[in-house]
Amino acid sequence: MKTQVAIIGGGPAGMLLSEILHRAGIHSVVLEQRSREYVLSRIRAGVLEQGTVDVLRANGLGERMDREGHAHDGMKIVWAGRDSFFIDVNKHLGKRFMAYGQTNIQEDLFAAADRRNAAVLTEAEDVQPMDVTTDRPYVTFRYRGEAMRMDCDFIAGCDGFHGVSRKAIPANVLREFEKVYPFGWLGILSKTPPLPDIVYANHPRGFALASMRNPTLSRYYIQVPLDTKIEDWSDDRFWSELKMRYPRELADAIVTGPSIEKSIAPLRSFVAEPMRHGRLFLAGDAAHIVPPTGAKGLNLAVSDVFYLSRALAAFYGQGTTALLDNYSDMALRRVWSSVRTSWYLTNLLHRFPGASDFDQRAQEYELEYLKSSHHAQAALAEQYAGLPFEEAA
Ligand code: RFL
Ligand code: PHB
Repeated sequence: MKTQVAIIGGGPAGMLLSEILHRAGIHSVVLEQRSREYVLSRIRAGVLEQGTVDVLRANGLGERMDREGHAHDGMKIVWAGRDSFFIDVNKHLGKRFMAYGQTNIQEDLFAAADRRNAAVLTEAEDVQPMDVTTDRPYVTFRYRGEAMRMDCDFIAGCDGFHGVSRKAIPANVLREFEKVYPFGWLGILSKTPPLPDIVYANHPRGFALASMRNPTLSRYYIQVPLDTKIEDWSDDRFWSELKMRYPRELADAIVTGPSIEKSIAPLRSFVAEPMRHGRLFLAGDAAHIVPPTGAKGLNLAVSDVFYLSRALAAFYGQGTTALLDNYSDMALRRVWSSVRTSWYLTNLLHRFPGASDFDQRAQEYELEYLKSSHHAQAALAEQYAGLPFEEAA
């Protein structure tokens, strides 16, 4: 088998890369280890930056998002169960967000791939990038019981945090930066109308988040200790804990109902540098992880793919390698900006086990400062919005 770009991983990063490359006349094959049903059943991100929305629209993926997604101007922060302020990204930057589930984006990407009869090989096993520092890299894998080899010009490692691509970069080349947080998020999805705004809460009992997918589908999270067992959390227990973390009028406005999904996610910050080794390019969670507090993970996957697809289009179209050579540095500037913002918001909004009274007061006064300062809110709005994409200079 032969292709121009072999893409490992059929999550949002891999499928979007394949779609954009196709539109630029570049052939790719996606190798995904899971089944399509499994990939489509993962419930994850929900908040899209303006830049992400623009990339999806520009690549024919905006129609359903614009119909079903919920555009909003920013997010609310509440704390101590009483005070609050709104980070108005639209007011400060003229940019908006879209609440639209990653599950829906993934469906839209598979539908677009089906329309163009794309080569997406699901349930591909033992995928391994080979000879990535030569001009003739290839990927080996097993498909329907048979050993296969895919020759290619480039390999895109879009296989998430636990994938094989990053591991193919030798330890003396790859530098890893990591922070693991001492808590997780317990999240539920429920067929109930959401609150009108996305609301982040800092409360003595722990962080909470109210989010949405559409007018009849809500997503809520609460901070939990790392050893939490999901069986211990009935829907009733979840709703009552969630409501305790919000001020009275918001708690009363939360509409409860049976959960249709419930899961626990650990929180981690991680960056691998560089994002390129020879002809292997990493994109998305394969190269970096952020705690979900800033809603940045999927947005970073999309910006990596935007930069990488532009670089590959310049290579095949004009024969230039400057953008490929620049890819890692350019992508990492945006990555670190969002990694820093997600770390900051995680520190601002969670209760850390073992935090001293000093730490607690410092956190409270930071929230007071944000509430009282137009400049501080503008700065946070700018970070929450995500950096604009860089020109192809
Ligand atoms: P993915 O989605 O992990 O996809 C990687 C794909 O690669 C496949 N794979 C392999 N395929 C072949 N061979 C192998 N050896 C392979 N190993 C793995 C996997 O099966 C999978 O299909 O990575 P990608 O494409 O980079 O996308 C990243 C996003 O999924 C992720 O950053 C976001 O979901 C993070 N995230 C959020 N991001 C946002 O921008 N906004 C949000 O509101 C937001 N909320 C969240 C989140 C992530 C969460 N969890 C559970 C991690 C909320 C949560 C709770
Ligand atoms: C979500 O809707 O799943 C969501 C929203 C905001 C976040 C994280 C997750 O910061």
